[in-house]
Amino acid sequence: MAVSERLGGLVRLLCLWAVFDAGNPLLFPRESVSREVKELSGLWSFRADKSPTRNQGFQRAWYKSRLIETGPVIDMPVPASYNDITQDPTLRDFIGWVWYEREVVVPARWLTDEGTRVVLRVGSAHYYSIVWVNGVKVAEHEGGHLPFEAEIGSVIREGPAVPCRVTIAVNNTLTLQTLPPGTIQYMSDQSKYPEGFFVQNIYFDFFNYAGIHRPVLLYTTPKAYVDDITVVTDFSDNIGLVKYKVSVQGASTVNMKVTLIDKDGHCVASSNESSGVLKVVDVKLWWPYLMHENPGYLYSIEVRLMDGSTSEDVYSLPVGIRTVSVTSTQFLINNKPFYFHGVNKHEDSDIRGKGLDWPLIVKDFNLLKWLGANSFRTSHYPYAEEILQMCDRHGIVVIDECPGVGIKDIRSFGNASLAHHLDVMDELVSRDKNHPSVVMWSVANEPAAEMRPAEYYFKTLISHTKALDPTRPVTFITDSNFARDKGAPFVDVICVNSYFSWYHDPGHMEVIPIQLNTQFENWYGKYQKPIIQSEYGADAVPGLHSDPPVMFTEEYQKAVLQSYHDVFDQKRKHYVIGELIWNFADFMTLQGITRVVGNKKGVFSRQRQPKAAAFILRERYWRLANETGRLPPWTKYPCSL
Ligand code: BDP
Repeated sequence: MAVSERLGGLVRLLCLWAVFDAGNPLLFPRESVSREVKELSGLWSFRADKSPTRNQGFQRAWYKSRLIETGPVIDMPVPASYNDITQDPTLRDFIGWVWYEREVVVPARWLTDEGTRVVLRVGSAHYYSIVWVNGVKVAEHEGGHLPFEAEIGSVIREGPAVPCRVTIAVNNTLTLQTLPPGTIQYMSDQSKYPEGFFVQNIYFDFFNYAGIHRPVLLYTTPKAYVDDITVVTDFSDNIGLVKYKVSVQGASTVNMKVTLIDKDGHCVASSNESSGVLKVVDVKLWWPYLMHENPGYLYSIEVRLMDGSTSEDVYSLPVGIRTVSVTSTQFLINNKPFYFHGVNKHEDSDIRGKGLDWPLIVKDFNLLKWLGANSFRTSHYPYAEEILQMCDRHGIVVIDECPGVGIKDIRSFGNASLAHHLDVMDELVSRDKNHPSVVMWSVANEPAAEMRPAEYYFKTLISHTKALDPTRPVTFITDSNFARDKGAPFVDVICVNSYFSWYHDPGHMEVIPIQLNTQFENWYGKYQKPIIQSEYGADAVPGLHSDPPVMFTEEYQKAVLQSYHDVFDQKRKHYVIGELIWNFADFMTLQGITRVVGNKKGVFSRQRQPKAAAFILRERYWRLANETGRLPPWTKYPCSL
């Protein structure tokens, strides 16, 4: 390898020094010799505040005593959405504050050892949350889908109640300034509506599930602790480069040992500095699923802090070494063209709603692999970190989307909305920056980008995101209406959704080749940027059949997909770099005249059974994968996984 090439990689990395500094760092809680984790999953006490103003809980200070002492409570599982747990339709459609409470026995050692930090962490709650411990407010957080935490050591040591009481109030109301936005509409005509009647209007197509959706836990660290780690990777020939930066809290000077360890447990590089570049000889790169015989290879970087006393902190972070770049016609991973053949998903299932559920997660990954999908987009919000960790390990490539969905009202383009959107991007990038599977940020889905303030809004949002993370491309998802291209000048990759022969010209599949061709030529012609078909599809009610095909049957869904695929096959020779089906599985929506118990555009049912379209897609995706010619024979379709 030429010396200049090696230096090239190093210089590229050193130029990234100032990145990733925004956002409140929240390392995923991991056990280590210095850190303990106590999960609070299971049954919590629960009450929805059904008072007319939804404010009784605050007026009567429900957080000050046990919830059962201020009124009736029911059992509520955490994590889970609360909407589908009971038989009560008013709870399913509830808008306002709900109250959760759980008592926890904290190990005595955590209380007596002043050198231990105790942190309470909520993986996500929808959407506005306030947290009390033993009646003392410890945290307040705006927005769902992202974690927040509070150090509670001083509170639990102050009056060591046994057990200690955690109360979380969560409000799912959406306003013009929240993400996603929504409006509350009161109907005061009492000849038509009951007294106090109001509805939550939303501008997105999934059920507004609410509650505590991801695990709540307590974890400990020593007083001096690893607060954040940022890793950026590159390689040159067979040398991998891992640029890292560790931030430490709780001590002004510490000794540090940073070690990079391979999958077999061997140390491959180390350093005593809090930042630097680790070099890995004979590097094993992180490759996507179906692009390499050994996808998802992960090293781990272990940071060990010694502050001079006996206590030390140890934190290990998985690291995949890979690069991402974009040309005017290609998406490159490790300098090789990558074609996205994947899906859009939702965090959605029967009973649990958006609650994290391991059986569902593992089933979905098995289905993705069966399908031959190499990627997905986290439509329309950040998914659980546990899911991204699976993607890292299995080599599933991710387009990571923030909850900027349904920005349709001009008042949602104001300064307050933009400021919140920027904060959410800070939190998202800070949470997900170290995942090798995450290759692109998506800042919004189908906003009304034809509106005048949209240009400033998206220019600011996209440039902010690029400044946060110069190592990944940024996109925003547009619908096929070419007038909505105001964000396009600023993005790296154009992502277009279209539903020809469905929302337009319903029943006329013969328009697909013409309209899809026009769509691609327009966007590429004007912007000369690579294009992903980020959504396409048709509803199919499982088991509904008709030949010749008609809308809502499995045959129609199948035929729509095939017509799109013909055009993709022409355009992927030039500038189309991916296709993501809408949707992986059927999912729940608001009730409405276009939805028969939810959106049925899944190629799997909501219970994860394949429709006819799944087999079409499976054949195609394995064929596309085999075209790379890099798969060993045993992984070729058809195969048993
Ligand atoms: C797209 C939206 C997606 C919807 C889909 C549909 O991005 O959220 O679910 O339409 O209508 O435009 O099925």
